[in-house]
Amino acid sequence: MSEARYFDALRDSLVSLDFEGVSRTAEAAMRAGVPPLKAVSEGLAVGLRIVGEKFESKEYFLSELVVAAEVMREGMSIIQPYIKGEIGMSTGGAKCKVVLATVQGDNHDIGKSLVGTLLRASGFDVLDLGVDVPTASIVEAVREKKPHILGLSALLTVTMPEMGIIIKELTTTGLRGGVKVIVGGSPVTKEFAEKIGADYRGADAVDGVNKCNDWVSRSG
Ligand code: B1M
Repeated sequence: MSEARYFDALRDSLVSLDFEGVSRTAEAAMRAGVPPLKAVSEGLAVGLRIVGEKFESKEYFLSELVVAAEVMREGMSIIQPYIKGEIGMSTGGAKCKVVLATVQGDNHDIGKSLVGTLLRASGFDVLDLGVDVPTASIVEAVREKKPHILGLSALLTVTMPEMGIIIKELTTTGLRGGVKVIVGGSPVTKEFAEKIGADYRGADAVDGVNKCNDWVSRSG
């Protein structure tokens, strides 16, 4: 089967909320040597986007959105070990601390967790604070853990502004100068990132991790 057929099969299994189909296809794809990150971005994530569109057009309901996230997890659990192998531990990330969080009011964590997996595979020391993390807890973690990088994720247009509030709070408390801030999530644009004073917006997980590696090698 061609790579494209695997991507289509992963996408379709996800859209039809087929746990079995996703795990069978993910296993077959990994055995066939399909690049794991592409299996996620061109297969599973495309399926999730379609589920989101079906939710928006009211063809799917919240229950389907919840199940889709579980089907995604199932696929990721099979693909993740191969991602670690693909990235390797050879980059300059070692010893660099990153604090990651999905902002207050937002429970989406699939993209953030993927960023965390890639960062760890690159050798970064990652502290993932989880989802729906209050601004005060994020600022406290920056004060206490002194990370080189703070990574923030938001998937809802109503929670995106929280990123700006966090950056303002870091500035007010004198912590902003010591930490690079990278933001991401599907509604977060480059313009928005610039407006709130973030250092970078990760277009996707790979782009985000590349930027973190870039910062580390420059500071090196
Ligand atoms: Co929600 N949801 N959801 N949801 N959900 C969206 C985001 C939505 C766009 C769906 C839609 O209507 N089309 C919509 C938001 C609309 C808007 O804000 N304008 C929406 C809504 C409305 C909601 C609820 C309000 C629904 C309700 O309750 N009525 C509710 C909100 C709950 C809350 O957070 N308070 C809700 C709930 C949920 C579930 C819990 C059921 C589930 C999440 C489960 C989980 O994460 N554990 C869920 C899901 C699965 C989605 C969709 C379908 C998929 C999101 C996803 O995981 N994508 C989503 C549709 C969509 O995004 N188009 C949707 C795959 C993931 C790999 O992509 O996270 O974008 P993403 O990450 C990407 C990049 O953005 C980037 O890298 C990744 C790719 O490599 N990236 C970073 C992300 N973070 C980064 C950080 C970085 C760098 C890059 O550096 C730090």
